[in-house]
Amino acid sequence: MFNRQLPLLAVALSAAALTAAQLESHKAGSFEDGGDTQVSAMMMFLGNTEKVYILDKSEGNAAKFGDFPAMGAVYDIASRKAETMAVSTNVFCASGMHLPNGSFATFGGNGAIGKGGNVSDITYPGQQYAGLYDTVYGDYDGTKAIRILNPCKDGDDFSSPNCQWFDNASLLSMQSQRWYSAAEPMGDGTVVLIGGFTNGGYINRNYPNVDPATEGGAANPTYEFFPANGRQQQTMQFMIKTSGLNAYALTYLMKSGKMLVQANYSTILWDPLTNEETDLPDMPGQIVRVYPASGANAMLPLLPENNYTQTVIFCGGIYLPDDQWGNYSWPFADTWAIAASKKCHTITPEPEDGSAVEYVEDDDLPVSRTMGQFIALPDLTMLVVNGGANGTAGYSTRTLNTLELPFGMSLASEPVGQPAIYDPSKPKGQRWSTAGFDTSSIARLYHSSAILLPDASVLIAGSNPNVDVNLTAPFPTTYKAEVFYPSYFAAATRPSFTGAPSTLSYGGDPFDLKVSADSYSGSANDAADNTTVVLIRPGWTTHAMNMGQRSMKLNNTYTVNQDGTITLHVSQLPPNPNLFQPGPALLFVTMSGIPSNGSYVIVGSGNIETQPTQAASVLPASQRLSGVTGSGSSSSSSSSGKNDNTNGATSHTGAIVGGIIAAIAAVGILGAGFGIWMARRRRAAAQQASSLSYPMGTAPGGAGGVASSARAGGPGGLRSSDSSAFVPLSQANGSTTWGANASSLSLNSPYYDDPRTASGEFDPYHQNAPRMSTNQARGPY
Ligand SMILES: [Cu+2]
Repeated sequence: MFNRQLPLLAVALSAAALTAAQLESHKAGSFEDGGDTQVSAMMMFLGNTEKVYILDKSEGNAAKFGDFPAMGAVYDIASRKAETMAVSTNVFCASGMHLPNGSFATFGGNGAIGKGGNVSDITYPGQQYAGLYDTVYGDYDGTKAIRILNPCKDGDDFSSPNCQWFDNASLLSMQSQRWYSAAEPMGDGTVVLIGGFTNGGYINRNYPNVDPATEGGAANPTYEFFPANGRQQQTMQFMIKTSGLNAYALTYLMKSGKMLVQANYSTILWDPLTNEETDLPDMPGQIVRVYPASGANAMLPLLPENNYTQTVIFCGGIYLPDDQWGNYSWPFADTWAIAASKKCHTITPEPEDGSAVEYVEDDDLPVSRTMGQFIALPDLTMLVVNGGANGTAGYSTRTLNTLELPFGMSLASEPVGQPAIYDPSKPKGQRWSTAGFDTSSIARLYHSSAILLPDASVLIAGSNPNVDVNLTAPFPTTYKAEVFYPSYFAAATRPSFTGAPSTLSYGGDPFDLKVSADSYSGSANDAADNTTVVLIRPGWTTHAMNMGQRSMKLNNTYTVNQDGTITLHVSQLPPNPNLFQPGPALLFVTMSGIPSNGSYVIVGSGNIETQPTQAASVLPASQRLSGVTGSGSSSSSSSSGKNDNTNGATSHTGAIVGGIIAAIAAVGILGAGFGIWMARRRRAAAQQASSLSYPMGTAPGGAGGVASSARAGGPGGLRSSDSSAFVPLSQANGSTTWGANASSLSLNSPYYDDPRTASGEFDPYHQNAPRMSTNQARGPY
């Protein structure tokens, strides 16, 4: 027993050392060099407390995996170094989401493309614009792909298939092609995938818009489920109503199980189980927030004090008259010269008091912003980073009237390098601040991304408004990451705690966390009164969105102990999984606005299933104790934290002690979590009636059917990847027998998920579910 624990302790100590080192003197409000991401970070997600996974479109990245430009990388948070990973299908502008067990899935993408964004050199038989595989870039058609990854850590074998992407559309794919689809989980962990292009373009319509449902086959007005469990995709009327500006629709699951869906300037509440739509008010001023207007949007922190009322905020984006939005090819306006919106609006789709639903104008952004994105912070504020003051997302070779664009292919200009913080707890008129925030010199425009890290800093990366790698464009393909340090990094002491659970439930018995005495200074009673427990899901980031991002304050009471420690009695989540869907999250203790490191936790059962719920947690009364004080360094920031930034202050050694404790606690917890996860996998495997094993392969997914178009000015330069190229298309070919023509490729394209289990569903958690690339050359791992 003792011997078995030694290795874990060793790991814990080394991890602690790294964490402590990183906590040294980060200047609040500053950006630090985050290293090189190897692939441009169009998409990112936090896999666990050590690794961020990064995905890019197929393009000419210098970094390779095997013989081909890499599309994927795993980024080590502590060392700020990334290593390439195998991804075989073109993950260009996919959607993505966590799964309840902590895995992540990405959905769809583009067809195979080659150099310059042109259609791949191998296309589907008889379909010259439907990219199947490119022999130079090595990417397969990703339009129907479902890719799944189990995040791994340093103690794991990264060369194992279990640490690699599962990316094999012959085994698992969507029912139809989706590029720029929405992805939103339901309360049971099922992911709903909505809409998208079949091939792409600037916006999802021809003009004039005579076929708003399908645009001749270029638009996908349907939704489907993953896992499908036999359910076939259905048409969603809202996708037709919002035709054109409906890609990457903005989706938020509400407590009733319905979803807020916002696209174009329309809004509905939608029941994904019955496909019923209820109209909600239009966006005021017809400001567009969905791609490519790309306004920042997020659900505000869920708070017990207002019974977890779900309010969604939209900021920025842009208004253009309908005819200026253009079509698949390009905008009909010179967007880079048009100011984005400064406006913010909130909506509470299911008000507690049953009052009428309406958009409410909130404080203006400090500056106009397209492609800003909200990051939920553990002090319950919302940070906005990235984007530009003018224009839109997307890229193009030209617009209707301008043949030579001033900023390369970028349709946005004037990068906004200064973050801004929104504090929903402040009175109207005082909610936005940029005080103390540095301005980054790196443009973060189209195809940039940002995500919260476990130490409560923010990783910012990407930007690439270019059809292929372009290092000399005014806004070049960007590989350099930055880490932004919010105001609370001015604190001399950051809280640390032990006792974090590896799982949380919906209702049920509360749990205790013990906050160390060196987490705070001054009166323990006061510190305890100003302590909150905050759960954050950082989400899956792309295109100025963090899909699935949520933050929730958990109820707590406390007991002040004689030794200065504070025991927090913390509620489980409220007994409604629709408020915070099952899956991975970070648990923070925030004292007077200063957060601890986040501890990794799985919310819910870990399975895609109706989540068990119990009665809401009942907390014991708080126990105060006079005369007890904390032993932490006195804070260099004001006790109210949050926006009261102390410009230029740095954290001190007090944080290091806290960091070590937190890291040891976190490693112990993660070790336990991993054990549980492995046990689950073994149990799941044991439950398989037939332990199937599947052939490894890298077959492409989708039936083709696509289009692309002649590049402006000439028929020669066909490309499927950029917005300046579109021709209405041939219909999808649903054949499942492609194999004959490309002997080196294991080709087939199932139209539906193959049944994999006794219940008829492919089971990505099955221990024999194949992962990527055991038959390919390996990267440094
Ligand atoms: Cu994109």
